[in-house]
Amino acid sequence: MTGLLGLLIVALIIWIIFLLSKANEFVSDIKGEENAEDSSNRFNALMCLAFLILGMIGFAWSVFHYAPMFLPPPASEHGAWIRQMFQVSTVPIVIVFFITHVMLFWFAYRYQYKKTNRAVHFAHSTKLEIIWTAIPAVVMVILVAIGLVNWFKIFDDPPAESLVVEATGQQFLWHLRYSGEDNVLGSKSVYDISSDNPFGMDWEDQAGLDDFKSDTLMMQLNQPILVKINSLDVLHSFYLPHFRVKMDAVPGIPTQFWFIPTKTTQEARDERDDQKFNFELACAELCGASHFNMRRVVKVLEEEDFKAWKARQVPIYTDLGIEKKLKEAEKANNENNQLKGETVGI
Ligand SMILES: [Cu+2]
Repeated sequence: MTGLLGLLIVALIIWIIFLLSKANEFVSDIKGEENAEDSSNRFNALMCLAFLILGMIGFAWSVFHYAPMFLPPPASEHGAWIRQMFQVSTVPIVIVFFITHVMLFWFAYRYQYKKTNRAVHFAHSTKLEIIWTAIPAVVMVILVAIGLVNWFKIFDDPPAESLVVEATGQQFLWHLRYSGEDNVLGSKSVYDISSDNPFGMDWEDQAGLDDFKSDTLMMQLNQPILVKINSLDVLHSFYLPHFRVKMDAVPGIPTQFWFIPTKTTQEARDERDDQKFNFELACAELCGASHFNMRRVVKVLEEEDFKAWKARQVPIYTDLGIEKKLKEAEKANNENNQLKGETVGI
């Protein structure tokens, strides 16, 4: 609401300035002043200069005002590279912004129309062409090269020792499955999903028997983690802003992202002087009415703490009592077959 009011006020001020300049022109016309056109030009030129100065002040103010809303400090190895790229790109952008905007408005003021002024005309300047082509080209090549080097580092194959975790998006939560002791996720299928088997796991696959689920995304400090991402319904996006991780969760198309957390939750809390702070997992794809609800807490622990936490987790297989259920089903099946046999025997 305040923003809207502010915009209205700015629009009104612009309208008033426009009306004033028009009134000024009419008055000059009525008076029959010869230099009516000149005074109008002078007024517009001054307005351009005022716009430049006020605009630059507004720009400087907004940088400092919105700085606290920038992304939080990175807590992953590649996050630091991304931040560095952002900072490196910002330098030429700000320089070009200043040069072009100052020239745009200063030239409008400095070279305003006057009857006595004579324009200089030149058709071509090879030197100028070379300068304004070469500088942006060199800057672009440097920026693209830095980007490519980082891109290949970030999207390189995950290290073999990576902890394998699966994140499945569903309206409106993330299912997190850990690969257990063998570090291999068991196979699963959407066709097997039921109230008895929420992950749709294939119980014949031995690799899945030690898989466990977690409501919190737990990670170990300095240990690479490979997140296998998928979705059960619509597009979601696996987003860890503090770790600079963002990858779409697309139904039917598995995606993945690996990274190395470099800051424990405790370190991040001490850094912020806030003992309640937690890293977060969010969904960055507007996926429906309760999209906001897809928040999960993320924790980064020291090696021993992480191992202790992992040791306490109960595999889904045990937790759901699958062994018992399978035995019961087998027993029922056998009894059924026996009964059929007896019936046929009669
Ligand atoms: Cu979502």
